[in-house]
Amino acid sequence: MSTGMDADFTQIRHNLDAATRIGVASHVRPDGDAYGCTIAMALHLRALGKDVTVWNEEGLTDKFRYLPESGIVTAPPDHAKHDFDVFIALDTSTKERLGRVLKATGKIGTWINIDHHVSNHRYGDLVYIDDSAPATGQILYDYFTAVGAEITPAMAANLYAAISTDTGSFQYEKTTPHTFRTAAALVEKGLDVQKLSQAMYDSHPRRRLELLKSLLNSARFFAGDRVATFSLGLDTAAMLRVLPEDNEGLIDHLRAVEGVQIAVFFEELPENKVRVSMRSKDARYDVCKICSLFGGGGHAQAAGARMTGPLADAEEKVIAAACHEIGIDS
Ligand SMILES: [Mn+2]
Repeated sequence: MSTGMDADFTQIRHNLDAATRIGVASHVRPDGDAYGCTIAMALHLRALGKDVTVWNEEGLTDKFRYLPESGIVTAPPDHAKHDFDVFIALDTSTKERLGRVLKATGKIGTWINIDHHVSNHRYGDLVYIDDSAPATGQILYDYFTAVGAEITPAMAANLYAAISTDTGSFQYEKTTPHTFRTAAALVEKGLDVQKLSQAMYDSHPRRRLELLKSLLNSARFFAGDRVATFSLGLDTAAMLRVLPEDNEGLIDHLRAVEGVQIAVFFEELPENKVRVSMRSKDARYDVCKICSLFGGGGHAQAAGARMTGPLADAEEKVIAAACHEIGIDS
């Protein structure tokens, strides 16, 4: 694996200044940080007069239409390749996690990789990884501030959404005084906290509640109730007409149970694949380490993996590894 050069903000800025055609993208199964960063960076680059292409494998999902200027995100073309002077991957730990975006990139002058995942593979030419940052949105706020860029109200809302969603509303381990100062500065740019928070947390489609009912019925507990899991099969997903974006945050219902230290969400995917999401409530238990056993990665307290099925086999292996991490055999 070739690893890029550690870059500072000045080097990144010089590369962006010198570029004309710039691509911006983030990972498959995009979350609030992925979209928020992508849109904020794209708006910044457009303000600089750049020719900006803004991609996500899924285009823009309905759930994130509330983000200001989110309409600039499009799906990459299926059968064409675009050349870029600079391509920026945000919040994306491996190039492969760009999904179909990667297939639509032709000649790239400089790859820039900006991320906060500890498991980042350091791909690209200029690499800026800060795994102490609670969100890539935090890194972009620091970048815009460092280079003296204007943060417009639309950029502020996107960065706030990125940070709020990746910290579980300012609750998780990496939420620091700097995170709150950043949030305060973003609110001062003129965003409506209640309106944005309702769009993020209190505007789910009804089918998401139907999905939650089904998941709660599948909940299981191991290792003296310290490991909790639930599972979504393809048949249930089809019956409830679930969209991939409906899953986000549901694992929090497991994590919210007193005594649970590791929460695991299994999702059966087509072609005999299983998506595993894992959360740790206790810094002593490193779920990134567990997920890396199965080819995945992420953060110490929030990680994931894609495994080969069948679902029951994946469940058995992952539950055993989680119980082992806790120190109790399942
Ligand atoms: Mn993130």
